[in-house]
Amino acid sequence: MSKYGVLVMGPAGAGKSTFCTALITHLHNNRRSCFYVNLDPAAEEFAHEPDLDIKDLISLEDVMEDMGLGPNGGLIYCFEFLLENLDFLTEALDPLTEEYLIIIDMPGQIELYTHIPILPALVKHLTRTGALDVNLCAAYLLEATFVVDRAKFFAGTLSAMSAMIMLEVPHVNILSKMDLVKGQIAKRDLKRFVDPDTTLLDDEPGAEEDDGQGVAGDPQTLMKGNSFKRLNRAVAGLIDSFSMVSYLRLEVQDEDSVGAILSYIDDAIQYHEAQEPKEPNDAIEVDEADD
Ligand SMILES: Nc1nc2c(ncn2[C@@H]2O[C@H](COP(=O)(O)OP(=O)(O)O)[C@@H](O)[C@H]2O)c(=O)[nH]1
Ligand SMILES: [Mg+2]
Repeated sequence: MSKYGVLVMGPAGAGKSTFCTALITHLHNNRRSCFYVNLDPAAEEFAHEPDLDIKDLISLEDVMEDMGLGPNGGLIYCFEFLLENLDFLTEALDPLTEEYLIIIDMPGQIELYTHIPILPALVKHLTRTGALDVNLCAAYLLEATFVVDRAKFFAGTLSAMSAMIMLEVPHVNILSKMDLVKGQIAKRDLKRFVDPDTTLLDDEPGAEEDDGQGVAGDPQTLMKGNSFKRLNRAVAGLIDSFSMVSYLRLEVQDEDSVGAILSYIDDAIQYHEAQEPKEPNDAIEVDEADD
């Protein structure tokens, strides 16, 4: 039986859990079934209670206390433990039918996405090559306020691209928290972020050439220096040469915006192709069974 899911990723505070909440509300409003999996062992409060929570397998607090680890090391330990106990996921997800959208809410530690092969192993287990056969789409969130600092925006875009390359599943990139930049950035300029345009680095407002007067070793000076500019151009050039990243815009308070992003995810995993045509009465029966 095919399964369908979305893995919601991105840096801490990008709005992943808020997006999951909005997605679940939207699915409920449209009489669709979903199964919410929380894989952030540090997440405490939820607008919708998770159907499966990593905290029922392992507690970050216990790990930190027993192993003498900090929050980042503790999180890595939790994921290594999850990989050794994949039955925890398999048993919960295996009975789900193709009607369900499995929503997996990830933690934000950047280490997870960039330099350890934990996520590829998890994704492998979830998708065809593994036991579960989930048609999985990755959704990578970056918050729109990053457009204010172009070097930061390209650094964030590089991490989105590195997740795309590492995971090898259909992928949507999302600029979240669009409400925070509304009215602050012209539509024409925003387009250059949505399809990242490397010339953004050449015409950054307030960017002046290095006058060589700064204090050597001072971070503020370094961030204005020509070497930093060359580094950013190299990062942007790399992103440009792959030509893989473009963003969808998310206004999480606007249900149409959430619905539009869901359509991209549905298309990426071909959700609708697998659904049985339903008689109107069937739909009512399914809903009753859900309640
Ligand atoms: N203004 C605004 N704030 C948001 C939005 N999405 C999330 N937030 C806030 O950003 C913070 C982090 O959000 P959360 O969903 O927990 O991020 P996560 O760490 O990626 O799961 C919270 O205080 C949210 O209320 C948004 O679209 N607009
Ligand atoms: Mg979260």
